[in-house]
Amino acid sequence: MYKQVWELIHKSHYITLVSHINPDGDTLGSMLSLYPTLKKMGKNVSLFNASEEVSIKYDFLPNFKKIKKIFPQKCDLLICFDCGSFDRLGILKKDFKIINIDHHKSNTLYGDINIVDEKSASSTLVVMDILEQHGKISKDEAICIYTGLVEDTGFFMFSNTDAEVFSKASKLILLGVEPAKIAQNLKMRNSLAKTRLTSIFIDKIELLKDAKVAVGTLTQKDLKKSGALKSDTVHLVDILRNLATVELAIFIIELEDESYKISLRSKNTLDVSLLAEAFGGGGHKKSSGFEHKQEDINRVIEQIINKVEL
Ligand SMILES: [Mn+2]
Repeated sequence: MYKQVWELIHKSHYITLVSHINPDGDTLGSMLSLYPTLKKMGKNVSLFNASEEVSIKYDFLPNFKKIKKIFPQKCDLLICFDCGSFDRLGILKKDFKIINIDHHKSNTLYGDINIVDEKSASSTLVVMDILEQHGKISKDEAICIYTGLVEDTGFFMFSNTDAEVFSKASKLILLGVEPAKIAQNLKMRNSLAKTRLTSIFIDKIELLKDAKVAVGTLTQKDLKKSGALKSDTVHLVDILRNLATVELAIFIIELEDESYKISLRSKNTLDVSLLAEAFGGGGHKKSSGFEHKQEDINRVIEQIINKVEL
């Protein structure tokens, strides 16, 4: 499979690397970790993300500033990272080949080549395997790979943290990654607005079903009041899951078009990817999400809770 990836890359001239909408460290780290090698091969490489906002917390990643919101004129190969379905890329299907690199179980295999390894802790580790086939990994590339790895393992706290994860992390550190520096970049650069938003959010948390379910909502009004950005909200669902009694965390954020984005997290055995799929979304066993147009969000919460046995 990896051989096919390199063959298609060799044949292509205008390559666009794409991360999913509302990007996290794994999708960005994946695309940025492949960029230097393709440039060195003499390819025309563009970095694309369709989102209104790409969080500046990732600005320490090498080549971050080269990410553009405008899709390049010429593209004969699209390489997508960490993205379960084509519509989450925010682009129209044109006459280009697609390599789909991911680790989501729910991936719809929309590529001409699909490298989807659901056993991989992060998409960046899949890219690492692909890069290792090609040659030595540079420090810049290692930083991007490590960033995806720490985000998707919750800094080595989630159940996908295994010996393989530490062995890969160790390799990356030997290539020059400084874990403390990356932790500081990701975790210790919060704005006051984000901190204030957290406070507004905590005030509104509700516990249901013998405190096994935690529900937290954020409105556009909350965002405006705090001055925080949408990308300042991704940690909030963890606050819900981290409550001692909680097995299922439901985080709801009102979007600008009055629809809602719902993020689900579980702690032990509950598979929230199935739950999200029932509402047209997807994700991992313990982390998933979907969007919903329905105005009455309480009804949606009720529907979610009715689907689970706790
Ligand atoms: Mn991922």
